[in-house]
Amino acid sequence: FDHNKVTVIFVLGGPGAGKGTQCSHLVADFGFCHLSAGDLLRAEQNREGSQFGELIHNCIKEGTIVPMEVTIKLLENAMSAALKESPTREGWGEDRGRFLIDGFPRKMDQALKFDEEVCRASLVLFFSTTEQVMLDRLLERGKTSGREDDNAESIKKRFVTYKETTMPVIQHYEALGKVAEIDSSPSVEEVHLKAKEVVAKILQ
Ligand code: UP5
Ligand code: MG
Repeated sequence: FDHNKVTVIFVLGGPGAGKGTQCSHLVADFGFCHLSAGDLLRAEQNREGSQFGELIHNCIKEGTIVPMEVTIKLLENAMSAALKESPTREGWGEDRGRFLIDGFPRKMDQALKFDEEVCRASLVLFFSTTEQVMLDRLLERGKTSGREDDNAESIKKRFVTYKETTMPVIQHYEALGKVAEIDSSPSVEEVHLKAKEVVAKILQ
């Protein structure tokens, strides 16, 4: 697809920081296409005949990063599909497809490859809060989510990967002046108001 026709915002933050929750609100505000890398991977894991099912299953349970080729391909396919149906999308940006890419890139190699081969993001929304807040949210969600990584053991591993592997990605974009950090400890509504303000500026 034509890279000049898309606006991409990366949405990052630790496990349970509220990325998915805030993305849903921003979709309602601005008509983004919301693509969660984790959701795309879970769908691929469950797709009959997928050659990556086992690999994805193990990575998600261990909180490690699935090899970038798999995730980037899934994202590219989802973006192309969304652009194809764009004329009929409700609230979709005037003449540019708007994408919120949630939970990606979370490793330097993915970031560089996506920037190089797919497109550059205009902004990185970084939702930050404490590990305690994230842990409480994930354990609460784990009671009903059915996610195989919402248990104390997997969460601990996800935190390690986040600190060691994803923080350097955020620092990389910070050095490029692209990061808007938002404290996601307050209520959903409060965080949403801040995020909305930041995104509105970018879309002007
Ligand atoms: N909640 C949210 N905001 C709240 C608030 N302000 N106040 C009170 N409660 C709030 O929120 C989590 C929970 O908290 C929910 O119950 C919510 O109601 C509540 P959510 O919005 O779901 O948080 P989110 O940040 O999206 O948490 P998620 O668990 O999805 O984050 P992860 O980054 O851990 O998960 P993701 O799905 O992105 O990735 C899963 C795994 O996939 C990774 O660990 C990795 O193994 C793999 N992966 C890759 O390999 N490569 C990738 O590129 C991406 C993923
Ligand atoms: Mg999520």
